[in-house]
Amino acid sequence: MAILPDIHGPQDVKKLSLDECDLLAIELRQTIIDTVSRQGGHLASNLGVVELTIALHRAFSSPTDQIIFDVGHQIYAHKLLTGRQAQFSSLRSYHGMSGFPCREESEHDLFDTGHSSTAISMALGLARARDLKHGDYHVVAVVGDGALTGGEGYEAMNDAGNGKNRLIVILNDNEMSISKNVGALSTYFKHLRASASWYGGKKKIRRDLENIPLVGKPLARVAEQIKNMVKSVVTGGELFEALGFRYLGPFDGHNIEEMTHVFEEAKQVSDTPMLIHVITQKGHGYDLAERQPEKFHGVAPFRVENGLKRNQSGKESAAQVAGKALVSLAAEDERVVAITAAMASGTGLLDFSAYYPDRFFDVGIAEQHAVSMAAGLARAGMRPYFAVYSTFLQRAYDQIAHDVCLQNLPVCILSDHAGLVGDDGKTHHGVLSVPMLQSIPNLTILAPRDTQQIREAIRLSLSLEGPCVIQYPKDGIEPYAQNLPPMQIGRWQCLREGRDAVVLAYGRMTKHAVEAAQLLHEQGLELEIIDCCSIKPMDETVLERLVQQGKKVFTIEEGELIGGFGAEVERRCAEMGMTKPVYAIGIENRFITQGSMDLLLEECGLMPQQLAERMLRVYHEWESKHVR
Ligand SMILES: Cc1ncc(C[n+]2csc(CCOP(=O)(O)OP(=O)(O)O)c2C)c(N)n1
Repeated sequence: MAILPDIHGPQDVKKLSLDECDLLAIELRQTIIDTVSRQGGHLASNLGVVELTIALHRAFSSPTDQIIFDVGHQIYAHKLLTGRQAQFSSLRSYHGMSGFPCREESEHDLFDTGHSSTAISMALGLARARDLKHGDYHVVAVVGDGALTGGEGYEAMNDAGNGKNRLIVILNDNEMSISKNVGALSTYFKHLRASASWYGGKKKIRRDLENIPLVGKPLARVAEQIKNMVKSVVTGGELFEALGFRYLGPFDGHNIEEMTHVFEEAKQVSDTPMLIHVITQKGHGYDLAERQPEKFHGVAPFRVENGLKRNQSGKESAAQVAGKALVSLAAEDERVVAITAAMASGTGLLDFSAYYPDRFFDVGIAEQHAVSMAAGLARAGMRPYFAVYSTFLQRAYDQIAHDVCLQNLPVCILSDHAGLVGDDGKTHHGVLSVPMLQSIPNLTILAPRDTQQIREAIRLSLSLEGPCVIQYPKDGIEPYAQNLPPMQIGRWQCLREGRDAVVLAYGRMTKHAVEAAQLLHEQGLELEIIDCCSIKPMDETVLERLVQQGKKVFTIEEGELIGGFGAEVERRCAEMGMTKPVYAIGIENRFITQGSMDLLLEECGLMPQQLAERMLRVYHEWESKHVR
């Protein structure tokens, strides 16, 4: 009989025997594989933590005890065990279940997260609040070895170890970030894994557990025996001990019994933070993902039998185009080096890493360090390109301003996944890019409208003496405008003539603007469409013309309106003495949900038909108010 359907919450997990828990693990895995194969999502990471999650819910009592998963991409088993089975089939779809922790969904999710290395800090805050309020519950942070390449994790441990707060950190070590984990600390974890305690300790624990008769012995004595037994396998972990943590491990992260006992033991410790090191296998239980954990980290819908994508598009992503362009540039100029923060595959740098291994740096999940390190490279005469998702660049804001732009260094940031990103949802949209960046002095910002312009922008960036961001959406948009000159800094391109009003747009929105203009042409309204591929500097000649000719102006952006491109156009036009209105269309000030790109663009009113209707309405309003 199936077990999972009867699990309505963690209390039901606690009732299960160990054998039933093993069956539950099989059912959870099956559900995760089936669902992700249809919906897409983070497969390998989730398969790796099934037993760990069961053990967590056996030992701790969520939501009273507070469990936080770092990043949150490995939270599927937790969702399935905390009363969310019915919605699970809608994973990552519009109005469906989030692929990440989500407070709206459940009291068992404490934060909405998707960015790495924050869990220990958050957990420490929760633990401190608990202590101030004289609470008596546990706070647990589950953190991957990849996430521990991010500096914030160590800032948090340094702080926690100093304060002696009761806190449990579980290091889920699978030797992988998205790719193979990098850095000296990953080598250190390897030593811990290889230590005699792991293999010897594992056997010893099992032997000792078998020797503890659970019937007939006073429970306190059993607990004492478990305590001593766990202590006996503690070796190594000096790094964590130096940070003020008590280190336990490493343990087999697929052995529910062992982990439950270890967690029970950790609950007894109240005078110091604990770090429990568990070893898991990414992709565990699905052969293809075990063999290719990187490929199955995050997947589009696929066929379970062979792992192939259900919808083979064959279209190059923007990242792939950028990666190839960078390889060509590197062939011509040996100063060109590439940097990734643990996203070589996602940002299209795999070819670069293969062709130029000496000029390629995977710095771990350390965007801040990546930018400052790029500053060092540029200061010493190299031409660094840091390819990163726009949303993750947010955490390197000060490094861009202070370390790169203040020094006016020729660092180029390839800001991928700018704009809406689809089913990863609110933690991953890159819609703050322009508001975040355009106020920083010395920074050039380019926004290619299609794959051809991505290539041009990357080539152009090499001629710059100062810093530059090239931002582009996730999808590779095929070239659609003909006979236009190559991209230039501070020059915009006219994609369509029109007498009635002018539309200024960038990136994907130029295409939508052209399509909207075609729809309005049928209604007698002629729009001029300008591709503002150089967001900063703007094309002053075009702006002056618009002011002089008294044009009515629309701006369209796939980004936050406050402090955005439209707001800046309006400010510049006003400075130039513009008397006519500028009407800015973009994303209102809210976090946007998940779903297919089309549905999200529609939700934001950015589909061509919607743009056409809105501009027509506004145009008629202007007319009726005699704005001429
Ligand atoms: C700040 C930030 N940069 C990059 C990412 C993209 N990312 C998501 S999961 C992941 C790897 C995390 O590795 P680990 O913590 O070991 O978890 P695992 O997937 O191996 O279980 C990365 C790089 C992110 N979520 N946040």
